[in-house]
Amino acid sequence: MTLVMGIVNVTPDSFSDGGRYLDAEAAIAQGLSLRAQGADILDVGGESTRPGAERVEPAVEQDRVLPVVRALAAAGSVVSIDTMNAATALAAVEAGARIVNDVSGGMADPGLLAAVAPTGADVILGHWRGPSADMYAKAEYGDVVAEVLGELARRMDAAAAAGIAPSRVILDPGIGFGKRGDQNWAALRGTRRLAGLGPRVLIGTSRKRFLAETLAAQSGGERAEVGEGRLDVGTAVTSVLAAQAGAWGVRVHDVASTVDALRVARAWEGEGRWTSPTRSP
Ligand code: PMM
Repeated sequence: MTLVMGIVNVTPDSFSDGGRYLDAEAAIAQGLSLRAQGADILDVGGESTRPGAERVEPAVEQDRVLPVVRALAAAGSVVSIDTMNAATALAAVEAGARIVNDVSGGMADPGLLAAVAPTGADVILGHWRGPSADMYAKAEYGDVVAEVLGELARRMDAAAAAGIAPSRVILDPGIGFGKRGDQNWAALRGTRRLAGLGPRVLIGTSRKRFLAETLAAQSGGERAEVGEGRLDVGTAVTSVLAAQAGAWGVRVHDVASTVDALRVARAWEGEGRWTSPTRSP
């Protein structure tokens, strides 16, 4: 069954819920609410990775995320820490995070993989070609899937060399990271092949620009006119398709809509808990 990771952004400038959950109390309440809606994992992040975003000092990042990680882990949630910094990753694991989510796959901070190895935490390795400030500069591909798979396989090798076995690794094609428009759809079409590399696979499409661009292009409107509600529909659909292509998990803002979409898809496949009244005892 595909797991749902709910996003708890503790940043002042995330493109989707900027500023709303700056306060730790509000972020904790948001995390608990996402869990009640069916999130299996809560992904806490204190640094925006939206296109053009500037880096945040690790001390500022830790001030934002550690109280939230500590409280959500103490409340019994499985918490992942969305960070590219080794020091933040370590501090978050000490505060109770069980997964380190590094969208850069260990590239932004060369010490991250070696730092996390002895902790036993699982590690999400994202496909990444450079910082958000200029991430589109490197969005040049011949064969998107082959290049994403090849580059992620090298990050797996780096993790193994640092002492992190493939059983602790989760691979993520990094939708929106160093990929423009259709390159994201190409990467998503490679989900089944990515899962074939061995480790678990996580897919994050939630409210991303390429969804808004696609919906705008197909409905003849502007990207800015595509609101969160429509993006959440696109997110739920892509999350179901990711699940059908073998994804272990999906990372979303609106947990309720994706959880329901996955329930409906499971019923279609005959794995749902719903039973026909005519067949009830
Ligand atoms: N996307 C964002 C941030 N963190 N982590 C993983 N593993 N995969 C993603 O696709 C991903 C991520 C950017 O989105 P946000 O700013 O809305 O959280």
